[in-house]
Amino acid sequence: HKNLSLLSPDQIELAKMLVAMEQSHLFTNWPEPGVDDGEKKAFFDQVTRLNSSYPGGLASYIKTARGLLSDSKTGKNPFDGFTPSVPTGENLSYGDETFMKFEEAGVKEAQNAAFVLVAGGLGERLGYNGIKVALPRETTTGACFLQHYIENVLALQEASCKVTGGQSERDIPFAIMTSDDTHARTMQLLESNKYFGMKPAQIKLLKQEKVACLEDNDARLALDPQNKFRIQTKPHGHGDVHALLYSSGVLEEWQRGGVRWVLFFQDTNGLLFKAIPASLGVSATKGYHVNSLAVPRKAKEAIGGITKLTHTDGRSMVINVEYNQLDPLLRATGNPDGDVNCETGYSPFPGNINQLIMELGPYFEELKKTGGAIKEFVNPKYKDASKTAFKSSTRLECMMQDYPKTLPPSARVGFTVMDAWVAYAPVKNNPEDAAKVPKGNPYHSATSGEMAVYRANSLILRNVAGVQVEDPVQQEFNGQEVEVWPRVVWKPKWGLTFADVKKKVAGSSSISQKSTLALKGRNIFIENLSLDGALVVESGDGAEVKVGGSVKNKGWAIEKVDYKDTSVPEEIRIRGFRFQKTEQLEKQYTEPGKFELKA
Ligand code: UGB
Repeated sequence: HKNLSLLSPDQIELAKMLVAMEQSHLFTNWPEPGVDDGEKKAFFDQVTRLNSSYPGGLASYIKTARGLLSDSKTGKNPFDGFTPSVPTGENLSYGDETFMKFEEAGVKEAQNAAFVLVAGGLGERLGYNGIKVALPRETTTGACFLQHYIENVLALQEASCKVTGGQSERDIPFAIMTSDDTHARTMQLLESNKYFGMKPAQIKLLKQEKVACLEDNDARLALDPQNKFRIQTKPHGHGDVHALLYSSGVLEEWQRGGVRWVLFFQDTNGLLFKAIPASLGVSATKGYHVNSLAVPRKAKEAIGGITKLTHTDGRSMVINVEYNQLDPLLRATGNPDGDVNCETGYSPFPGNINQLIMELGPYFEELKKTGGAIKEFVNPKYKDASKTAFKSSTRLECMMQDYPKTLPPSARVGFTVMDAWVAYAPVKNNPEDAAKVPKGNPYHSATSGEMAVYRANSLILRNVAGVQVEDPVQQEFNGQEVEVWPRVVWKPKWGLTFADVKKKVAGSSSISQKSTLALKGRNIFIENLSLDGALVVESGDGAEVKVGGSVKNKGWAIEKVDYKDTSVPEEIRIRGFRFQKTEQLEKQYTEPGKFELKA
């Protein structure tokens, strides 16, 4: 009471709320007015932020926390009454007729799309010191994930305008969710690279706030161990993206601007955009309000399983069951072996890759009701079996893929399964943990993430009639055995869709395993090329270059690097290899016109 004069009327209301919610321990030991007044004000500034950034405010946070902590203490099963079964969805096979039909539909729809990248996570499993979107997607060109994503959105924007005969391109909005851990570095990466060619106004950064930590089962908020005038905070999870899009007014702006589809994706999946046009085509054709992208999943792989949950009362939903919950859920519901591979060699539950496509209209209507609040969970680490005290403070968390949990049964929720080789190659695990992944399961490491790009591009070229791509060799890097294919990379504007790739390749060409092929331009046509070495072709938008003949040189050999060798930059050593760029044929065509490179 003595310190009340320091506070604004709104802050006095917040103080009353905290007392009513049994949180007076936060300020009972505060000194007399005149001592640490600045810190006291800063404390209430923080409370104001925590209150306004959570749908329903801090009182609601504390109330929900009490319920979830009590359920956790009594061991209440979050899936009580639900039986899991394998759901049915759309299965796409890259490059076949159905796939190409959906791809075409998706490119048309793209002009009504907006993209949302969730990039607030630090990637604790990877342990990389920088932000993950700044990591090279592959080290042949060195283009980072963010550059790759932006160039794909721009290529899609242009392609969509072209196929729909639009006079002027509609800028596809691109939002990035950041956090205190990633915001400044994401901004800096964009600014220092001129937004990778995107208009600055096209990009919106939305910063998520952390949430208050909880110190006991009564949901008493925890004070920061370093500063008794601050509440300790931790990340709330990627589920924040919905509330942020809503509260920032971005969704409303998008709706006014005619956006129909909102596509969510994660920070390090170097293949995803190969699957985007077709999966958007599925959403548009099937009229899905929510469409999640999935891939075949190995049992126990650290990706969630898309599951049909049917309740004893008749309700049912198709939803992600997170990787740590799927096995116990199966065991508890009559499957004593838990999460195991079936005769296909994969778990029968498709793996969620957290690429969600929402139809904006129904999504916005739902958010008007919920404010974007997502069903949360709590995961306290208890000191002992009595579950009365925590080892360290905990907090509520939420996941973006849990959005459909609050939807009515009438909502059209579907999913699309794509081949993993063309849709999913995340960089999540550090080399040490990746090397421990059970044999046959994907590593999800910087090594596998890069090799997957070469594999996918090589396989796509193999799908085009007349291109012979030599078989890969098996090699071990950082304790992980991977297939090493020719290092084939191209700019999104060269080969956005399979149809585009087909148009750029003619005649009969071959690429040997030791080769590198980098295509950095829009109109580069490969015709009767025999490549055994390294070839890098760069062209301006006005240039049209025909590339053929026989290229043979020493090329770019792969040299092993140990991840513990700190003399090598971190972004390289986490891959376990680097290129020895010994000899290459490198050509640039910056001027407009028609050119021929006949090697
Ligand atoms: N992220 C944020 O933006 N903010 C946060 O507070 C936390 C994360 P992780 P996770 O597809 O491979 C998810 O840590 O959460 C961003 C799915 O839940 O990489 O362990 C972060 O920057 C799981 O079902 O993954 O697992 C990153 O872009 C499975 O599908 C994204 O959120 C798995 O991803 C994901 O964060 C997968």
